[in-house]
Amino acid sequence: MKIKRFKAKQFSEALFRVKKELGSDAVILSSEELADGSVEIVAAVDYGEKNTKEQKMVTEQRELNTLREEIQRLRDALFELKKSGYELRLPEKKRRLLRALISQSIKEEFALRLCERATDFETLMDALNRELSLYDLKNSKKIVMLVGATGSGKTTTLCKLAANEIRKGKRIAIVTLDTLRLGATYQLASFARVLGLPLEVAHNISEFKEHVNRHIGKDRIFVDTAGTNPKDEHYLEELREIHSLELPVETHLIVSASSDQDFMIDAYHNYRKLNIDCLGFTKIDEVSKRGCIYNISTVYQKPIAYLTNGQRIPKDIIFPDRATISNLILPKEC
Ligand SMILES: Nc1nc2c(ncn2[C@@H]2O[C@H](COP(=O)(O)OP(=O)(O)O)[C@@H](O)[C@H]2O)c(=O)[nH]1
Ligand SMILES: [Mg+2]
Repeated sequence: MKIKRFKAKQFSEALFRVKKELGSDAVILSSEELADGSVEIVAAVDYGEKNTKEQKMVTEQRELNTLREEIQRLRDALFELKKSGYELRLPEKKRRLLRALISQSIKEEFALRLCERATDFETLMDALNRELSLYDLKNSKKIVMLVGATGSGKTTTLCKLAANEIRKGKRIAIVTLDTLRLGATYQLASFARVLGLPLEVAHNISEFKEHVNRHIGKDRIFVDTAGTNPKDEHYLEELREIHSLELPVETHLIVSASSDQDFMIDAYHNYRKLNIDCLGFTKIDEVSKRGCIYNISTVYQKPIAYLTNGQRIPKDIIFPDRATISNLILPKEC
């Protein structure tokens, strides 16, 4: 048993020292405020029947823990210091560039990195251009599967992509795995009817395989999926099975630019098991800050295939070059 007296200005400080010196097993025997305004805690720790060797190990472990805590505290302090002091150390011109990027919802760490490579708005645009990664749809695989959260715009985008291919004279088929919602196929069915496209409904993987094989001679097969809860493991498992069929499938994750960035990150984490090849950002017409396009593509190192900017089929889709995306993310007036 070890008993020790701890005097400090405040109880919190005294308690901190008790924990540091005697460990979390320490018991407070008494605590009182002294006449001079300071406080005193008497604490004890019982090492029990442990032999000296064990005691030595306990002490070492405690010291190690204290050291770890200290390092963590230092790290936190350093992080805070960096955060608060960084902008101030930037020259005024760069500070303005930084603010412009952050005002468009570009993540602070990315904004700082971009600013380090720029001296004015023009060079900032160059830096942004260089960092953007684009997906070349010309090399798309035969089967293009669109996945993403409910309402993200998968079906609408699929129709736009299909209509675009038809315009180029390609032969198309559509297979939908979205059989969960009443009316889900109705939307696609009317689109397919108008354009005279075959539309197949697959209720399971074996039906999917059958439909795909029937249309394997087509130039492209677009696959629509249900936007059920992305945490629905069973549904994701089924989609993942598609990859094990050894078919030429590529997967596009459809992300609504109007959703919250945490939601986007969540969506990506859930869908990443599906081997995402590229990203399609929808509803960019609904938002004024489009930094998420850069953030999400950069965080996950996935290229951008297209952007959609309205509900009209097939008009409202952009197959952008780097400059177009940069101008959308960072308009001149910002
Ligand atoms: N404003 C806007 N609305 C869109 C866009 N893309 C899709 N939508 C709308 O978003 C809603 C959900 O789209 P839908 O394709 O059914 O999403 P899904 O559940 O992922 O298949 C519909 O009302 C679409 O018209 C877009 O680029 N801009
Ligand atoms: Mg849909």
